Amino acid sequence: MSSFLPRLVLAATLAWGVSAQAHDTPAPATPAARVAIGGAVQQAISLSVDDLRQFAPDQIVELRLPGKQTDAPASVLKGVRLRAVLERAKVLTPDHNTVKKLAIIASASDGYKVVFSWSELFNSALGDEVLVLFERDGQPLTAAEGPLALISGKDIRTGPRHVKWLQAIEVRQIVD
Ligand SMILES: Nc1nc2c(c(=O)[nH]1)N[C@H]1C(S)=C(S)[C@@H](COP(=O)(O)O)O[C@H]1N2
Ligand SMILES: [Mo]
Repeated sequence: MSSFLPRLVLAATLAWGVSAQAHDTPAPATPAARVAIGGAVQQAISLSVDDLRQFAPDQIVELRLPGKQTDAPASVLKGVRLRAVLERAKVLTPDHNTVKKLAIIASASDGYKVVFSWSELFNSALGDEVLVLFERDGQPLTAAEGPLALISGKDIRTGPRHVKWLQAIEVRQIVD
C-alpha cells in the first residue's frame, strides 16, 4: 500500500513522457548554425542565417501562418525559397529527364527528415512557399525551432513539414 503512490506517480510520468515525445521532440543541445546543401549538386554549399539574409529580395518571402490553437495569434515567418537555395548549389541535370526523378530531403539535428520532389519545388505553386526560415515575428528563430528551420506554407497541415533545427538539404535521384 505504501508503495502505491510512488508507483502511480512513476507510471503517470512515463505515460506523459511517451505522449510528449510523439509530437514535441526536445530541442537538440547543439542545433546546426548552418544548413548544408549536398548530394546531386554541382557545388556543395552551406548557408548561415546571415547568408540567407543576403539572398535577392525577390527570393525572401514572408508568410503569415495561423496560430496552432484557434484563438492563437498568427505569426509571420520569413525565409528564402528552397528553390533559390537549390539554384545556388546547382542541381545536377545530366539529361532532360533526370530532374523528374529527384527527391529533396530536408533533415534536422534531431534526425527528423521530410521529403519534397524536384517537381513540387520547381514546377508547382507549392514551391513558392517552401522556405528555409530564419525569422519569426521579426525576431531570429528561438531554440524552440532554430536558428534554422524549414516550412511548406501551402501544405494542408503545416506541422509535419515544419522542420525545426534544419541541418541539411540533400538532392538524391530515387529512381533509375
Ligand atoms: N526537427 C524536428 N522537427 C519536427 C518534428 C520533430 O520531431 N523534429 N516533429 C514534426 C511534427 S510531426 C509536427 S506535428 C510539428 C509540431 O510542431 P509545430 O506545431 O510547432 O510545427 O513539428 C514537426 N517538426
Ligand atoms: Mo505531427
